Amino acid sequence: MRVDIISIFPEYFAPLGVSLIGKARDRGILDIRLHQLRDWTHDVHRTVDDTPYGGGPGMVMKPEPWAEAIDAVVASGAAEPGGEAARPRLIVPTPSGRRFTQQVALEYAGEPWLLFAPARYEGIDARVIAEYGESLRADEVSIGDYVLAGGEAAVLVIVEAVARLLPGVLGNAASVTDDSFAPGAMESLLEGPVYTKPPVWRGHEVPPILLSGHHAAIARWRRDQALRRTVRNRPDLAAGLDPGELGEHDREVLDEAWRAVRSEESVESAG
Ligand code: JQB
Repeated sequence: MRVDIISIFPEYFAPLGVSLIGKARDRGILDIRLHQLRDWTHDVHRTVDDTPYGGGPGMVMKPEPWAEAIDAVVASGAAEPGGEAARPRLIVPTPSGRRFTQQVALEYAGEPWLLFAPARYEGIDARVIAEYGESLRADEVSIGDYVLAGGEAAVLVIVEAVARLLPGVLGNAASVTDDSFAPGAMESLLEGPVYTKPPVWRGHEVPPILLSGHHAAIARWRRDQALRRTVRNRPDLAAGLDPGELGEHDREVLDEAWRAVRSEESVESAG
């Protein structure tokens, strides 16, 4: 997969040389190319921002440098072997975008070429999305309900989530399909706790069932933990579980977990 990133802070993406993604690049699975947006300005100050029409706080990124940069990156694709008609998928992080989920990560992982346009200030002049929306299947995405100072951190998140889905990036394919949020994985339960050696650490024991060698009992215990953790940490997910996909034991564990949550809530409200 080819990934281009246009930014006023290309240094921000140094972590993409490390660990999983660094190795994927070394192996030729990922081809990441960074571009300085200011290289497509023409004034001495290399200006990329201006005041917002209609007034209001902050500054807005000018459309012209973005369009020149995007056009140059798209044109560079024609020089690649077999890339005459290739066009990247354009991804623009913004707090007002559609939510980036595991489903969207899988969708992006199926694309041969992604182009990221992380902004700063109050975002990019909306006409840039209007210009490329159709031709580059532009996507405005948000990584979550909090406000960042710019789109760079969102790009790091998205690239990591997508890269680990590419064939050959993770050592074993099971770690991808077993993910909590992999579509169809355990009906979207959170993962339970994990343990490794030593068996007792600072007085904390590894749950003995995990040392028992009783595989069916271990699987059952893990599922119980996953159900309890989902109710506690993600009641929204737990409430959406399909009862038809749950066994009788599952339903008992869930009921018990909900009772525990409700009794804690009543203690909290009583002070
Ligand atoms: C500028 C960004 C995010 C990109 C994602 C997420 O755009 C803004 N609007 C209001 C206040 C602050 C900004 C700052 N800003 C470009 C930009 C924020 C992405 C962003 C994001 N993806 N939160 N914030 N989940």
